[in-house]
Amino acid sequence: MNKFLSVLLLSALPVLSFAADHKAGSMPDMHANMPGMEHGMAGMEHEATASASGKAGDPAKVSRTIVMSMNDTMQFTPNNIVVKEDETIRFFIKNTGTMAHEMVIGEMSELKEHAEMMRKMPSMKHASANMVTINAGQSGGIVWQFGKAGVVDFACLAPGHMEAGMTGKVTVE
Ligand SMILES: [Cu+2]
Repeated sequence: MNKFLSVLLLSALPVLSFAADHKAGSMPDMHANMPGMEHGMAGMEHEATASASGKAGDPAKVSRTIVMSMNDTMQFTPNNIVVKEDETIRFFIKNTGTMAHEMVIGEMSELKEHAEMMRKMPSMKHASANMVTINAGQSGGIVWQFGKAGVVDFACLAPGHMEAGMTGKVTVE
């Protein structure tokens, strides 16, 4: 019994030290450190289709820049934004966290579907006009033209983030 136990402990040791290293060193910015995250699988990129929530904006028609921040507590600040019908907004977002975050604009049903896809294929690269992925400490932007009056949602679709509450809403009035 004793012999069995010591063998077990020995074999567990490298695993434990790896776990400790991992925690100390490479936990932050998991997106950037994961091979495949930046480039993804060829052919898996998907385009957002124009929806009721608006469309890619023309930078020449931007009427306002809204400065936002996102962080590891899974929050966007502000997370409640009011715009006018057909208004073109430039979102300028700073990621003050230690891991990559995203802002993806869309209707809640689309965002949930998309989040589900991201969970199933975490190495998938996605890029389109309605979203931006921002690494730790970096800034990025989206130029978006909203459509008719209503509510448009946005969320971070890094796996688990939306589920943890990383969402916000834009009221178009
Ligand atoms: Cu996030």
